[in-house]
Amino acid sequence: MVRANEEVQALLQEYADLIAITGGDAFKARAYEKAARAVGGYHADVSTLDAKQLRDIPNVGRSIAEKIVEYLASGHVSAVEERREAIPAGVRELITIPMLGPKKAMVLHEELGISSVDQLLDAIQQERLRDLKGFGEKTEENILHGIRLMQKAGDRILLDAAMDTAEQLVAELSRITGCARCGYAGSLRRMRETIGDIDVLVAAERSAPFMEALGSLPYTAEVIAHGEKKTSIRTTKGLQIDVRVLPPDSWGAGLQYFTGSKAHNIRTREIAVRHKLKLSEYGLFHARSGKKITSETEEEIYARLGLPWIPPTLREDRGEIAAGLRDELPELVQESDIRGDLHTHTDLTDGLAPLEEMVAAAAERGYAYYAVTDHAPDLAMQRMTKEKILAQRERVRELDRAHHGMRLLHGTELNIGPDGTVDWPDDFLETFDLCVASVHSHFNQSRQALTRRLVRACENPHVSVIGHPTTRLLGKRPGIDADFDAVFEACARTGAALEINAHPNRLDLCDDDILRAKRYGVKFAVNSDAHAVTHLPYMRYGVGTAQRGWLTRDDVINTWPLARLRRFLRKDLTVSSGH
Ligand code: DGT
Ligand code: CA
Ligand code: CA
Ligand code: ZN
Repeated sequence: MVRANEEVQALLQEYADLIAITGGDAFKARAYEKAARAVGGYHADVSTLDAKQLRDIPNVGRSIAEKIVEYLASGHVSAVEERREAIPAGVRELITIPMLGPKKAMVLHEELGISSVDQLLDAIQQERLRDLKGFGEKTEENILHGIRLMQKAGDRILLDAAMDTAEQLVAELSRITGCARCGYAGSLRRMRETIGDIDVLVAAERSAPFMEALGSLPYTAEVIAHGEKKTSIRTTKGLQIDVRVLPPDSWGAGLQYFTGSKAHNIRTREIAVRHKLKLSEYGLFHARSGKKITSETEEEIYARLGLPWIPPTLREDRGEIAAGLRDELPELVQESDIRGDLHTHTDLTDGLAPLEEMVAAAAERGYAYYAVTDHAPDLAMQRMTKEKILAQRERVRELDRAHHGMRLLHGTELNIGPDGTVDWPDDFLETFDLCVASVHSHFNQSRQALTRRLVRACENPHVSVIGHPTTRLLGKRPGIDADFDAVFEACARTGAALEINAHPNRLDLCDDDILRAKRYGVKFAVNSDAHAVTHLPYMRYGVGTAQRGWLTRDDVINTWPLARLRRFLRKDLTVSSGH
């Protein structure tokens, strides 16, 4: 995502929250919220647009455009500052609690004088919230849950935000004279779902030019530690980056060491010790003589330990060393294996871009096929009708004829109702090329009901993909409490694929669940769930997550040729086992 768009999105969203808290016009708050989303998903960099061009962004009118211009010119917006000043800092802290919301935060402040998370926890314990209008035991439970989620997430950030920053920094450091190699390591290279801090490595004879450059980057807020080998900075967004400069001939050893995980490194060091060797970030050495054996590449280091090169996404001490020693590492699915996206939206429902733009962007990615799956009518907000979706289908068929080389599939994302049934009657569902079905409501049913619900959806002959199966939102909402072993078993039995939703807020299923589901013989679909053109590239995070779940190309249905995929989508069970 373009940095300026992201900043403006955050600013407009904050303004919407501020309006809501200060009891302002709800309609106006909603308008700013919509504009925030539209800017975030807009294809062009807003910092290159003038006021008139800004008004071409959906939901951006004159006064919003003016605020954006003011922000881009001066770095602040006076209207936002005024609202900020009207609200105590403590209340702003309260708003950040997932599931609390601006209105309730303001009530807590006005009625009970609460202005910090700690005070809120005390008040809940003393049961003081229950007397407030609109609050009850259930609200307390939700708030506590939100606080726990926030504390658990700690200061970890989402994968895409870390990746954008790391790639930009790597590009900048690579331009400095004397840079032999540069890349990121740590949890980011392993594609963990959230990132604690970013670790960047540079191979160069002299470290000073790199360490000095870090202090003057436009997004450096603070230099936390400055040394010859390592400098740590904090960015304006509060992200920590550790940059280490290594001698060029120990690049491989440094990369192996700082990629981690710590648990994986402990295993590799144990193997070294067994071979009477010593492994460190400087290389692999003979233990007794201290003589260096190798250090230049990861491949050589692993080879000298009797291992094949282990892909970073597997380095979590989940059996990769044992599998490597037996030469049985999986051949992991790659982003280049992905032939199409099977879950995407347009502005017919809550997407931001028209069908034509989404399709053109998909074709540009070189996909062989692409499914459009807008929301079905039970998500009442979206006002879907049979007429609308059929009109869309007409347009999809026309575009399909025009786009040589990429086949378009017309699908829908169904809502799995509280009882496990889905929108639209069977004879209409049959007319879609593809039905994804997802849970979008009633997250708090009993474990038994939620399990039954998902199993029933799998058993529906028209449902071939279960979308974002746990419905979690990272740092915001926990996944639903279902017996997923029963769901995985049902998927394998009925031929329904499980989605690996690639949106960095979701990454659902997660790596552990993928590993478990795979043991049942389930197939997977890695999908972007794109609501804007700029979301299509999220695919890489889905593929990273699939790799962390040890998936091969054959496990992922959207790497398959279209004919095989179509048989799977018809739930023709003969395809799941082979061809
Ligand atoms: P994060 O930042 O919490 O998302 O996770 P990592 O894995 O990036 O952890 P970080 O930044 O603390 O360290 C980067 C890598 O450096 C880590 O994956 C392995 C290596 N490393 C750091 N400290 C140690 C250590 O004390 N022992 C070993 N064996 N490796 C370490
Ligand atoms: Ca790290
Ligand atoms: Ca670190
Ligand atoms: Zn969706």
